[in-house]
Amino acid sequence: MRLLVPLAFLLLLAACDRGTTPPATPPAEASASGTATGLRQVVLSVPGMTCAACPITVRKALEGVDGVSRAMVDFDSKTAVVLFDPARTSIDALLAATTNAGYPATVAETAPGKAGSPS
Ligand SMILES: [Cu+2]
Repeated sequence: MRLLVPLAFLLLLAACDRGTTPPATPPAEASASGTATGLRQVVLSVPGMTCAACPITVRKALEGVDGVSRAMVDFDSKTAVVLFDPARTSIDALLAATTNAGYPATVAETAPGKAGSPS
């Protein structure tokens, strides 16, 4: 009964009650070289995630942005860690992407470009 898995997934998405259809476009490119230089990391706060399927939608929205190398969304902490190329996209574009997906986000933390607050 392998049909149960996608069915459960669809039910989770439907439970979101967001009225948004997830984009069916696959990630543009899967260059998993996280060691590439020039990438920046930002932590977004996404308080609107209310169920286990929400992070999937948020991650897909972020990974759909050209220039995003990797997005890791954590439901428990309501955060999204995004690795992106600042030459190809911007934090504003990331925020717009999650907002368009139904999840307004704010910047929780940026990577240390200069001496920030070492907590
Ligand atoms: Cu949800």
